Amino acid sequence: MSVQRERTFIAVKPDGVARGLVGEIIARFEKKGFVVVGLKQLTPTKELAEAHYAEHKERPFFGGLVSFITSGPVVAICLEGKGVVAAARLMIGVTNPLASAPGTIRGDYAIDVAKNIIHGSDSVESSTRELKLWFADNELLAVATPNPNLYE
Ligand code: FUP
Repeated sequence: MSVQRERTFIAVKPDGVARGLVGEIIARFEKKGFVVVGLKQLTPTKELAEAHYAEHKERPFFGGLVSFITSGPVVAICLEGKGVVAAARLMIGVTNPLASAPGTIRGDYAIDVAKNIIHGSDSVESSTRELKLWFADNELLAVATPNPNLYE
């Protein structure tokens, strides 16, 4: 697969959806040049939430995290483009919104770690795992044409 076809999983969490930030968040990624190749809104089941956050299952915040993420609609997004996994994490900011630089999504729009409005895969391996959990193959564009104005 060409480097321009790297994919990542992004979720606008229930707080971000309830606050009307979906359009703003998608606009930032689109303006950067990343392509939306999958997009849907759903309220995740407990099973999906627990599988998504499986790496945190022994952590004290796990129960609260699962009940929060299942508390309302989430917008699930698959983005495609060169370096998108790491670049989306830079655009999102760090886990604690108060420590996230202004200009990042969490830095601009959030305060509390448990209400940090957005998720982005932390590695290519995680993105593959998470995209399989959240999307069926036929919900993702098989081929998206990279914009020739973006790449050398
Ligand atoms: P991130 O990759 O930035 O989303 O952060 P983590 O995978 O470390 O954490 C996943 C989610 O768990 C965070 F988005 C919010 C929640 N969390 C807490 O509620 N408390 C903590 O101390 C750490 C994480």
